[in-house]
Amino acid sequence: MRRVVCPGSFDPLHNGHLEVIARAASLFDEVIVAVSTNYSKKYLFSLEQRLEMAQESLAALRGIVIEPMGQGLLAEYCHQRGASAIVKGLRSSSDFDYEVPMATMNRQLSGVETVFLAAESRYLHLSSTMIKEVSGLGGDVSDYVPRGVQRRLAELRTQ
Ligand code: COD
Repeated sequence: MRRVVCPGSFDPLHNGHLEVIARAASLFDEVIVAVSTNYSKKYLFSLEQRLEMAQESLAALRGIVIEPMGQGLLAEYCHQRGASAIVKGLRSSSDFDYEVPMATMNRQLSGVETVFLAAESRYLHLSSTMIKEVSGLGGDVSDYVPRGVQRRLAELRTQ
């Protein structure tokens, strides 16, 4: 069984994330969508909300497990879960410069490989930060996020 991990903050999950997770699910037997918590980071959505949004948005896909990643090393988490690889989307050369040293460190720490999937061109510009900014300023993000995420973003605007 080929088990891989797609890690992220998913604050919130957007279509670029979904697309990479769906492609990972078509390549491997099981994909663990690991929702991270870093206490030095300020999230818009709680861990519970980020897990719920992932569960709702990925319900139709087979071979997906969604769980909190905790705060420790990703390499250690992958080792504990018996995952042979981390799957990440690559949008740009800045993603590459940021991700490759982490991939090397993760391999040296626990032997876990990192597999990069080229981001789909429609979503190359997408980040959770951009979604939060556009939505917070009243812009329409419906082409970029699942419906449940859109609803939660709209609720935040009316609070
Ligand atoms: N298209 C395709 N893929 C995308 C897009 C897009 N538009 N946007 C994002 N992605 C992919 C990227 O692969 C990204 O890594 C992943 O989705 C998650 O994105 P985010 O923004 O939700 O997650 P981040 O950037 O906050 O990263 C969270 C991690 C958990 C991946 C990171 O904090 C981490 O690796 N933590 C582990 C701590 C650790 O082990 N540190 C030592 C490192 S050596």
